[in-house]
Parts: sequence; structure tokens; C-alpha cells
Amino acid sequence: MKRVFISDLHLDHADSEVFQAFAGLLRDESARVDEIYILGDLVEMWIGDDDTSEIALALISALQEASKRAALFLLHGNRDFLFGQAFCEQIGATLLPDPYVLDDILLSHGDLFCTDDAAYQDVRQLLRSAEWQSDLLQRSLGERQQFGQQMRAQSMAANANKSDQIMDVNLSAITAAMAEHRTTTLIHGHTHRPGDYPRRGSSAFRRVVLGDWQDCGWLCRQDGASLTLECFNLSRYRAS
Ligand SMILES: [Mn+2]
Repeated sequence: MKRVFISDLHLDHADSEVFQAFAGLLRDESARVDEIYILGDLVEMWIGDDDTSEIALALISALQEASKRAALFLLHGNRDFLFGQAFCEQIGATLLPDPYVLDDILLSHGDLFCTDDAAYQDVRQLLRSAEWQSDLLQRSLGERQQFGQQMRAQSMAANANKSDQIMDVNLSAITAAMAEHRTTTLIHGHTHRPGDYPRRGSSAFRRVVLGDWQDCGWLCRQDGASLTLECFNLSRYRAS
């Protein structure tokens, strides 16, 4: 089985270098691998599946093409938790719960494990509630856009006062989840601290953290039993 895992692209413009790299990756990798997993924060902000902005339409078209050739799977991030069933059906992808068990691998966006940040977890719980989301989705696209920008500004202001440690994943929470799901490898994003971290000891596991796409792109490639984290120049997948 050949798979590619990516996350934290934070796409916000269809004509950006990162978007072009993403479209190129979908084109090239969908011909090469069986499955592509997007582990959250694909876009900087998603205001609903009824969005018809340039970035939303470009995204849908690129994903539709890819899902004709490889199976696509999506997890919600904290920026795109409003990706709904309509969007997934339109692009031909399967929406997975977070965390999700894939063979002996646990997949997560990662924010679930940032348990030291109690304030964040409270907000997360509210934003993921069906009632809150259906209230928001009844507002106009313009209102949702404005609201999303306000939330981003608030989150940036709140994070400025938090220590790096508080915003990282809690390893005890991860160790417990790995034991609960009987998995040996975790792949997540969110923290923007890419790396391939072994955890030794009685509850040993491997933790592969995908990076955010800024100066370079990040992916984790699975080919049978081999799993490798790759950092690549954004021009690698330039449109031909
Ligand atoms: Mn995130």
C-alpha cells in the first residue's frame, strides 16, 4: 500500500505558490499512490460548503481531479472544521473522525492532544458542537467570513501570551491514546514542529509530525512497511 499524508497547508489564495505546489502534489501523487490523507488545516479558513470564493472553487476542482485516481481522506483541523459532508461528496473524499486508526497507525490533526492548553480545549469543544455550527451556518457568507477573521485575530492574540510548551502536544495524552487504540505510530500536524520522534521505554511508539507549508512543503510517505517524513522545495511539484 502506498500512501501520502499531508497537513497544515493553510491555503488562502488560489494563485499562491503553496496552492500551486499543492495542486501539483495532488496531480503527481494521485498517479503514484493508492491513498492521500489530508490531516487538517488544509485551508486557512473554511466558512461553509456553500462558499463559492475563488479559493474554494479552485480547491474543489483540484481535489475532484485527484480523487478520480487515488482515494482521498480528510480530517478536520482547527481552521477547517466546517468541512462538511457536502464538500466531501463533491470532491469524492471520505471524512474521517479524529483520531482515526489506520492499521497500526493513529492519525490525528493533533490539537486534540494539546491538553495543557485548557482554554483552547474549551473553545475547541464549543466550535465542534453541532448546535454552534448549525447556528453559524445559518448566517450569510459575508457574516461568516467576518466572524472567521475575528476568531483568527482573537486566537493569535491569545496564543501570543502562551508558552511554547502549553501549545505543544501532551505526551501523556498521546501515550494513553496509543495504548487505547493499540497503535505503534502516530502521524499528526498542527503544532508546526515537524520531526520524526521516537518514544522509548515500556510504551514505545513513533510520532511523525508533519510541518506547515511555508518555506517548504512536508509530507509523510508510506510504502509498505516504510514510513518517511519528507521536506521538499515547493517548486518540486510545480505545474507542468
Ligand atoms: Mn491546526
